[in-house]
Amino acid sequence: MRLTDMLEEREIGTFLGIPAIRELRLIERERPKMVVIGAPCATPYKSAGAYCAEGPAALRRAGSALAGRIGSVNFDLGVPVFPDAVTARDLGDLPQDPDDPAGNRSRIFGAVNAVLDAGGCPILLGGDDSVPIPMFEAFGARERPITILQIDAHIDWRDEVEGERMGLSSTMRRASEMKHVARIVQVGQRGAGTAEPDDLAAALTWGAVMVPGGEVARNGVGRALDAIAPGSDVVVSLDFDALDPSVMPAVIARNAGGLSYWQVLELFAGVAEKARIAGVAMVELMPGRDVDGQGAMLGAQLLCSVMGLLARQP
Ligand SMILES: [Mn+2]
Repeated sequence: MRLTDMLEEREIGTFLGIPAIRELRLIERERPKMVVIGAPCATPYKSAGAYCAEGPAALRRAGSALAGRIGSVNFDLGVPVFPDAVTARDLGDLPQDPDDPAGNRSRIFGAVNAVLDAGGCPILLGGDDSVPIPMFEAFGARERPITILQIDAHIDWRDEVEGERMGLSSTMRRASEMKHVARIVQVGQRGAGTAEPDDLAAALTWGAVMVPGGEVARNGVGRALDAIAPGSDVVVSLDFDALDPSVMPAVIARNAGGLSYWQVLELFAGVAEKARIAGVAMVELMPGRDVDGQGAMLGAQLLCSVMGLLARQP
């Protein structure tokens, strides 16, 4: 069955009440400035499964509480989210199947590719942190190199885990192997995840710039933004576990010492100001770990603000 046919079969509730776009071919015709794409999973580990599959639905549900205020002043931005007409569309969730990782990756690639072909900015909602890999790949067909700004408690430079090379712990290692990825800036590392000393060494040898969570707490996000080249195309890949668990409990592993809401938003705003946000991924929201919907609500507020930044990009 073709992706467009599968999408047509689904009832799509949209983020923030923005118009739905149900077929990939309509993206080329409508040429929206940004398109929300839900990806419940891509390449889950056998041991963990698709544990963030409910993430996109939770973000949309939280966003629906903000839909009535779409014309109000959003004080994160100082202005309403959209300058005049709504320039965003929501494609709904891709029909992902935990038992078909290659198909999942190809559907993400196809959707992102369609948005890029139409000159728009893809906003990919995960799903676990394996979903950005095919998104990064889709940028390879363009002429412009990209910078990846990864905001995450973890560096994700494992070569493989459980024999799987396309999983959530290998996202940045796979990105580093893509010819069009010119620069990698990683912000928010802390605590002990699965990274081994060799993984960090490989990242530093490649030239990835690491700005740990402790440095952000002491000195803010300045060094991370300094590492972004003016005028470059930047794909911002946010793992929600970069945020402190006191504000973002809806993650599989809560590590103390994370970024604040403002520090994450400052990263997005700083990129939009000096460069260009070419793509966004927001992953690893795990509603089953949330506390009273607090994490999903933060995600929805952040996504609103990011959409406001995107709406004002040239
Ligand atoms: Mn992480």
